[in-house]
Amino acid sequence: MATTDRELAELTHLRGTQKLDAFKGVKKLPLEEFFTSGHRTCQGCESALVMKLMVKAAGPRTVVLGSTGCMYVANTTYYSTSWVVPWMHTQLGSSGSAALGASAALKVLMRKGKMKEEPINVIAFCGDGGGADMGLAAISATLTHPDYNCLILMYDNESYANTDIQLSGSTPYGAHTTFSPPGKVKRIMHHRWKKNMAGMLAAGHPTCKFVATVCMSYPVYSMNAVRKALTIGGPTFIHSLDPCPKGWDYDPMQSHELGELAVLSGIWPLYEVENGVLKLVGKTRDIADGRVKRLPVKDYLLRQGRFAHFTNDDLDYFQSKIDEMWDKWVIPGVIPFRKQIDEDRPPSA
Ligand SMILES: Cc1ncc(C[n+]2csc(CCOP(=O)(O)OP(=O)(O)O)c2C)c(N)n1
Ligand code: SF4
Ligand SMILES: [Mg+2]
Repeated sequence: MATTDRELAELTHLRGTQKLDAFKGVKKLPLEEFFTSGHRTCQGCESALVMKLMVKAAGPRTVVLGSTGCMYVANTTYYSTSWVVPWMHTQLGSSGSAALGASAALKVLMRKGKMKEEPINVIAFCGDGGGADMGLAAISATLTHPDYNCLILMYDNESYANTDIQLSGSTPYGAHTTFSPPGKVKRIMHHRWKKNMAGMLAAGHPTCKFVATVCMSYPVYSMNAVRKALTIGGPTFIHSLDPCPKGWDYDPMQSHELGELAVLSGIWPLYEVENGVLKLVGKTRDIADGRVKRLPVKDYLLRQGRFAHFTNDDLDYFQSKIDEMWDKWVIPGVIPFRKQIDEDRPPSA
């Protein structure tokens, strides 16, 4: 017998979720920290800030799982850790399965009376290597299970940073990585375009109730995205773009500004897809509505040593791809289909 929507909703909320209202501003943030001092991330590491604010948004009744990468290695030295909440390392490609497994385990323990019944947040984070490349299948599978509450957060520093900045499916076109060093004969060694993770996951998983892109240069919005994802229930996904001083090659004090430039140049659109409804947010919405002028992408690229080898032609090419995202995609910055125009349409069969 087919499951009705009502039965499905009951299943999904079998254990309920915490009702985490949006923070009303920086001054209203709680003082408690659940990711604290003692880690060994680089100065200016935005991914560490993602960890800190992600768990501040989630609160103390949270279990965090994290796949191998900088946010595992630098945050858990032998017998010490910065995590105040329960934390577990999981294999590089398995943030999706870890999220689903932990959520299922909590459900069973509560059903059997081995744990007090209460809504506990489950967050599994992964890097771009672990999420957009190795763990894509597991994330996709998890997003098709509406009856488990868990958030997968992909922190994207655009390389396999922990193993010394190798190129990932999230690395931007032309960037200098240890797998794509520019040379005298070939200047551009990386010709692929960055994967569109959030758009792909939102479009491909209609059962997933919340997908968002964030950047910690906009901390209150980003924390509220985490709170919304955890409150709405079912499996949810957040993709954060994280400036990485070591991999992107810039002075650590510029991290915050680089995040802003990514949004203002249109290379990193901020949006939420909630129950199938898309909302562009913040400066991205201002750009889309014409209230703010999109900055040239070179303002963002030329601040980073990984693009220092770019010529004017390279910059023009990059700009043309960003313009294409905004001018030709069926949903600017989000879904890269193009509408068929009448002249292109073949005569009907
Ligand atoms: C299956 C597997 N392959 C390779 C490694 C080695 N390894 C550890 S961390 C890492 C980089 C992960 O990159 P990413 O997920 O982007 O996280 P980041 O280091 O950038 O934070 C690699 C390749 C591993 N731990 N497991
Ligand atoms: S290499 Fe990048 S992501 Fe890793 S700790 Fe340093 S700044 Fe953070
Ligand atoms: Mg990475």
